[in-house]
Amino acid sequence: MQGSSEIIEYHPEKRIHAIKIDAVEVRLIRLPLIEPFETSFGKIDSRLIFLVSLEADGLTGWGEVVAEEEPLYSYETVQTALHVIRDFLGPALLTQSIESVYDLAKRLAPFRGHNMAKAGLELAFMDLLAKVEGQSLSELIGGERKRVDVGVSLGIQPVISRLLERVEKYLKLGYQRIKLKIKPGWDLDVVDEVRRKYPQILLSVDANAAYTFGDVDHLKMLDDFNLLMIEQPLQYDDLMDHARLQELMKTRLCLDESIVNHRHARLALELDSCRIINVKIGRVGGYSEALGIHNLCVGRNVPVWCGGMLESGIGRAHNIALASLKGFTLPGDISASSRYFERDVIYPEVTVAPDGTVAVPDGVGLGFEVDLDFIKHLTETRVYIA
Ligand code: OSB
Ligand code: MG
Repeated sequence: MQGSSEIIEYHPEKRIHAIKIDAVEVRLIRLPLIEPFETSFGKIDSRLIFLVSLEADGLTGWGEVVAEEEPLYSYETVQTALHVIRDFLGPALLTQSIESVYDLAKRLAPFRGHNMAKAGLELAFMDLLAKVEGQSLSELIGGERKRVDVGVSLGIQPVISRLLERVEKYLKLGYQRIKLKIKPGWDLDVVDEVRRKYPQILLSVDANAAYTFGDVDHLKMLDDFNLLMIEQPLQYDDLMDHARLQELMKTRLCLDESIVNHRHARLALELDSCRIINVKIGRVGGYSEALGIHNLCVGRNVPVWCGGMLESGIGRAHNIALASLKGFTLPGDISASSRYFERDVIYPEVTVAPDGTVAVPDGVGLGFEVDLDFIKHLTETRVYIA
């Protein structure tokens, strides 16, 4: 046994290691994007990547907080997450040993909201736990797939011809599903052109909440394009209007922003607000909730897929592990490192095979080496809580 300070009886047939966290470390690093990424709420050309690590008995577990710099996709930002981790969440992990990810979630639950900040800590804890247990992350959570199916999310482009080039490029690389970002003024014509050129591909759209129920007649025209799904057409916190819209459309709606935890997932399915769920570990507050949403959806035969937040390799490694669960039956937004960055923070970098799959690593923990020298070299802000 490596790296744990005590053993406790947790479950009759399973001994788990209680982990005494020695320190929480945060590092902010900026990674330029290979090309700008534009959605209905704005355009970015670099990612301020928020890495968090937990230390226990000489082992280090790595996680990533997916919050962005501006509160557009979510109210959380890099700075709110830094504040909340430094002043509340980090110190709460140092008080007593942690027995499981559910124990950790319980410890953080009194602090409301801030799911992305909480998720970063859960991710780091799970990597640490996997290392203590000598398992891969996928094994630790009961993943069943050795390879996961992946697609690509293509941002809004200055002109349609550039989008068509991107679609062609990623199809050639093997990506199994193309997702187009849409907004009013960049929707029907664009989808029509792509669909006309590629009648057979798995094609979906993501509005990032750019419409309201008042646009129902316009949105209904998307039914003509045999889309795999329409992701988050309406407001970020809505479930009711999505249910009204779903009733009027034949294309399946998928919710992203509106599902912030397992309870909201239940409510959305009860209301028929969506027929597919995009699971992002960050948005829902970590593995504990993500696993719960996955199990709920498996029980109801609702497909789920793993969303992305332009993560570095560390967040992406967690996404790959999550997507190895059996309910993740649709291609995830898990692209190769080279789709985002010149150089990633892990090695080997994530690659997509010509059949549009990514291998689920079987090494211990993340299954990738963290490039600490590169991370240290890029660190703009470091916070150490011990
Ligand atoms: O809505 O899924 C989204 C990126 C940042 C914020 C929100 C979203 C996205 C993506 C990119 O679509 C997915 C990825 O490739 O990581
Ligand atoms: Mg989305």
